[in-house]
Amino acid sequence: MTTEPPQVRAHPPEGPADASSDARGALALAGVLAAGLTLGTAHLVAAIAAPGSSPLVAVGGMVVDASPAWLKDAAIAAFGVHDKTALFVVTGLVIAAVAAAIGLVARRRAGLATGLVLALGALGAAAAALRPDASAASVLPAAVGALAGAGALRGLVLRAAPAPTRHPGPGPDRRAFLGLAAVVAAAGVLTAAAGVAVEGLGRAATAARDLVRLPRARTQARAVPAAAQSPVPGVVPFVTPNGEFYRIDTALTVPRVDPQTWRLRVHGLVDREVEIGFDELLASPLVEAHVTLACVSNPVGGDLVGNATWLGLPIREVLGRAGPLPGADMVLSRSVDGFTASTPLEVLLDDRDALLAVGMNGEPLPLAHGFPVRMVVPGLYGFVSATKWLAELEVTRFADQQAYWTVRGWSERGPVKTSSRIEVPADGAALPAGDVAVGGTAWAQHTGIEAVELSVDGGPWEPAELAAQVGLDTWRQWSWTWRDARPGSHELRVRAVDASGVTQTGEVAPVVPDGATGWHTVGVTVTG
Ligand SMILES: Nc1nc2c(c(=O)[nH]1)N[C@H]1C(S)=C(S)[C@@H](COP(=O)(O)O)O[C@H]1N2
Ligand SMILES: [Mo]
Repeated sequence: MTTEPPQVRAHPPEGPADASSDARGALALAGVLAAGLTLGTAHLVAAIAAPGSSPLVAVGGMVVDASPAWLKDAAIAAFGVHDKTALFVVTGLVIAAVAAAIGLVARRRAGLATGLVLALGALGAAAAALRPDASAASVLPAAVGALAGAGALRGLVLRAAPAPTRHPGPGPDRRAFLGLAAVVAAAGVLTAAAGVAVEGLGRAATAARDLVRLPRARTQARAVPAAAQSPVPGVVPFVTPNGEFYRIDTALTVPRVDPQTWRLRVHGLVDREVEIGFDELLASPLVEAHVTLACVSNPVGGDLVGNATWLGLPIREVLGRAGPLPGADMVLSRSVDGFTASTPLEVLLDDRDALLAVGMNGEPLPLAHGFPVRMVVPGLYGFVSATKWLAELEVTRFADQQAYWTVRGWSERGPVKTSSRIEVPADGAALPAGDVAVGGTAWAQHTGIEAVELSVDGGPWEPAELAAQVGLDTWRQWSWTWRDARPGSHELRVRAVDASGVTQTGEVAPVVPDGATGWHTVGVTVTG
């Protein structure tokens, strides 16, 4: 009596008796190689687009977080400082076993096997997305990896063991299988190696940043008084912490610049070309300044704006050494990754704190904010002034050159428009009737804020209390008490008046080409 499943008997045998264990071995290998490609691809995508979200690392992190203390202690006791390595080895072995099993499943249920790979990819993506430092890009590595792995598995399985349920066709093609297996294995190793190499660059840049010791500023900014902060709870901090500072750039992967080899080249319409290195920059008389930075893409009421204490060398110092020639009216700054910004020359030569910044809130610039050197220019939107990972200043003319965003339909100049926003209460909030604390921020950069006014349901404008002004180049916070709010739906509206007496326009303009305008309005429901 035979125990063979009927479907095997119903079809012609696929070869000699040992071929089926051969096929099983090939299928298990197919599973493991596909897993290798998945992890390699994912690691590379993670290194480029989302550091810290490699699925292997994310799953390992979940295992660490989920294991009980006694297991962690036992692992540390057994493996000492190599406990992390042990964790990755064990995780890797478990993944290999699961992958081999999926390969075997694929013999009869190719669709199920593909589904399993994609489901594991989704699990890896979820693990990465749930980490505290996750961003939108965190799901990419596992997703891209799973797609690559599923494709490789399909191809390998087809060559290792054509499905027995299909028409009798060509049997397993050994050479085709081995050929593809070699390609998949090589691709897995190469992507993983490339990922490790890219990570290494990141680590080197982080290490270089850790070594930077910022000097004291020759000219210090005055300390931010407590009175600069709006007393209304929930209003953003007056100084934006680096970790919360908005980030906007075209860089797919953060440029890694070695400060030891960094040089700024000043050239173009100048008397003499000037070059300056990082150490020379640090040894120059540095200035500290509180400056608010705003993005032209910030919608009315949006949060693409931040305020930091910057440390740097005034740009006019290096321009002065180069000696701009008559006729020049623009400086085209260029980053190491080819971004360019067009800044009016006169703005860089006047007495404002336009800086070659090396420090942000007491630290070297974070990598994502332009390490080792960026520009910060009070009064201009970032896209025409705040070049990160700065490499070059070319003195030129607006008539001769256009910057990155200008050729894409944005303005060639970008003074920051006066703006104000209500941060508390939030749009859509439900509030109890009675007095309501209202608070927010306003900015009229390089001019200053003279007044902030509020209006309820289109009623008369009433003056808010202004928090202390720190400088003309920083935002200014405010607070206002909405007396005796009555039940129902209401609209709160804010506008600012700048220090030259000009009231913020209520005319609505989109962000393209040179910045949004209009009065920020929030709708709230007052309950009885
Ligand atoms: N190299 C480089 N610098 C850049 C950009 C960029 O895309 N690449 N974007 C600019 C824009 S549009 C803005 S608003 C600011 C944002 O600076 P942050 O990311 O430090 O907030 O950087 C500017 N500097
Ligand atoms: Mo921007």
